[in-house]
Formats: sequence, C-alpha cells, structure tokens
Amino acid sequence: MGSKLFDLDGRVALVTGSSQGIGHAIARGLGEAGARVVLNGRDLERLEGARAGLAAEGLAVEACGFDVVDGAAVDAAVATIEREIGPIEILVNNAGIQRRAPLHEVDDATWRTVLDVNLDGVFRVGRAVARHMLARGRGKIVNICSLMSEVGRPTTGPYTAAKGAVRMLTRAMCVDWAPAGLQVNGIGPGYFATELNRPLYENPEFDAWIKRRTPAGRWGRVEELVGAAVFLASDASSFVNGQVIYVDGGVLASL
Ligand code: GCO
Repeated sequence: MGSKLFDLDGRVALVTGSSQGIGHAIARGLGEAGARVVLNGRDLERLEGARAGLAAEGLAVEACGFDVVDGAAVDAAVATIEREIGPIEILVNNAGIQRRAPLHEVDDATWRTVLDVNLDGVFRVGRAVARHMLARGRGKIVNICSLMSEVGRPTTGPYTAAKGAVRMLTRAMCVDWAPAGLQVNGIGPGYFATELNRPLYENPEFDAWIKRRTPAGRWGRVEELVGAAVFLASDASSFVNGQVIYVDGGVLASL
C-alpha cells in the first residue's frame, strides 16, 4: 500500500539557488515527489537551462530569477509567484556562496557578501514567504545549513559564522511561526562534490582527507539529500520543528 505521507501532490515549492548543485538536486527530488517546483537563481540564462532540463524530464517546473540579497526583488518575486503560480507551500532556502581565506585576511566586503547571501538571504526570503504562509496557517520551510553549523574548518570563517546563525535562525523561525501551523527545519549537508567544492575535491590531499574523515569513506552524492528534503517538505514531518537533519556520512558522529 503506497503512503501519501510523502506525496507533495502539486504543492508549489520555491527553491532558492536551484540552477545547479544541491538546490537543483533538491528541486528535482521535490518535483519527482509531485511538487510544482519554482527554480531560482541570479544567472537567468543558467536558470532557464535548468528549467528546460527539468521540464524535459516531465516535471512541473517554473523559474523565477531574483537575487536573495535584494529585499525589494525578493518581496516582489514572492508576490508574483503567489499571484501567478500559486500559494507557496514549501520553501527551501538553499542559495549560498563560499569564500575561503583565513579570517585575518577576510576584508569587510567579503565578510558582508557571505553573510548577506548565506544568512540575510535566508531571513529575507523566509520572511517574505512566511507572511503568506501565516495567513493560510500552514507551510514548510527548509533552511540549508551545513556541517559548518556545528564545526569549523580553517579558512571557512564567514561561511561557518553564517551557517551557524542559519541553524539558530531556523529555531527562531520555528518558535515564531509554529503556533500558526508552519514547520521550519534545516538540512545540514556534509561534503558533497558540487561546484562550490570543486577546489576541494580536485585537490588530491583534501579528497583523501575527506574520505578518511567521513565514516562512510566518500563524498556525498547530491541526490542523497533528496530524502531528507522530501521528508521535511511533506506531511510526514508535521510535528517536526526547529530541527536540523545532518546528511554527512557520519562526520559529526566521529572524531
Ligand atoms: C569547505 C566546504 C564546506 C562544505 C559544506 C560542509 O570549504 O569546507 O565548502 O563548507 O561546503 O558546507 O557542510
């Protein structure tokens, strides 16, 4: 007997930063679970290519280009999606960047940019979508956290600070919005071979270190994040709130 517990049956799901990488994999997975997915990105040409690709796979997919650092654009885009596509039932705050340098070499502009995209963007898009969800008394928000929400690694200071804050912002959203019927949770990816990590997995020493440091002995595959995303986007997680699910091959469980 198939369970409808994980069916997303035509629900509109906005996934920020979903032209490629983790966001694109999660968007595809939500679409395969029945959602009507709205892709997002700043590069409109890359965004349209991603939309066309998922449409060719038979998924219900739209695209909405905006930059999560532009508050006015975020509010306008969310209003347009709500009006022209439908009520946003699922939001995945995935858009994020990485800038690696030791903290004493990080200039103000780099710090501001990383925090603006990785933290302020989650707040801005979350606030814009929640205003609509609160009026309906339901909604699912999934914030993409990181291993760096819990631990640091040299040269990732701004990213680590932002992702640690996203873990606590997830809890803050939970306590403010759960009473109105929303569920807000996070997913913390371990090491995945994405464009953001290309300099890492193409480095033989780092590649070997990750395989030693990860109990599963390998990098994650982006499609391995889909299960947690569908769970947190579906009725299966109706009483799960303020939690972060780490999909990391066991890194955080080990020394
Ligand atoms: C790094 C990586 C990590 C991963 C991921 C781990 O430089 O160590 O970019 O931050 O991207 O976030 O969860």
